Amino acid sequence: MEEGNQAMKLYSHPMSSCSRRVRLALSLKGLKYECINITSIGDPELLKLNPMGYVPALVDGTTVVSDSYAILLYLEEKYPQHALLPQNIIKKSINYQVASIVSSSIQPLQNTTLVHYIGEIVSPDEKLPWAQYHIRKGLVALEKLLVNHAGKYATGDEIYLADLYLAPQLDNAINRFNLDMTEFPLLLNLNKIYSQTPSFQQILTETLQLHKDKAFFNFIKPQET
Ligand SMILES: N[C@@H](CCC(=O)N[C@@H](CS)C(=O)NCC(=O)O)C(=O)O
Repeated sequence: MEEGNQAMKLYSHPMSSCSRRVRLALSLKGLKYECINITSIGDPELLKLNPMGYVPALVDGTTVVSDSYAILLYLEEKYPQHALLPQNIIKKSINYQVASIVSSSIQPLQNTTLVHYIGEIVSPDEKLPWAQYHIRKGLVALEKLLVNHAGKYATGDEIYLADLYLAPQLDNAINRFNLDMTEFPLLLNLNKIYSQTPSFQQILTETLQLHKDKAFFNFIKPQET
């Protein structure tokens, strides 16, 4: 067992794609951790760890890291088993690009707080079209980007960083925001492969059941269940 491994704690939420990226990496790397599910915005314990108040946040011994990207890079350096990045520089750059598209051009625009805000300042009817528009735009780019790089997984036959970003984002697109995926055969196939990948299965299945459980939206806005 790795040094400090037993002390690792992940502040997470089962619906959070950012948390799930990190949980998938921990699972791939075979690292044990305690998953602490945050159930309300502004949770004082979480705010102490991450001034943004977002999940995920990782506590590894005396080290605190928040933001999934920083956590993934930290894990990669400290626990190099099952590398999250390929050696090949082209494939590596594709992994960075997928991670960046998902984390800066898709997820923040469909983050529940923002979607609720759109509902308030524009109209509740605009929430779903807003989220679908931005997710679709990102997926159009990802489908094109990966066409010359995908193997069994996003950038070849091994699971890398790109897959950690894609698996929860595709799950959100399909099961949370009901996006029509017929124009994304490559991404649909990846989604199928992820659902059959043992190290991904538990984390993805858990959320699948929660998509239907409205109580989990209490995380975002207690009065809107
Ligand atoms: N860039 C951050 C984004 C974190 C983020 O947006 N987390 C979401 C869940 S995926 C959250 O905590 N949402 C609650 C909120 O919007 O207040 C990361 O990758 O960790």
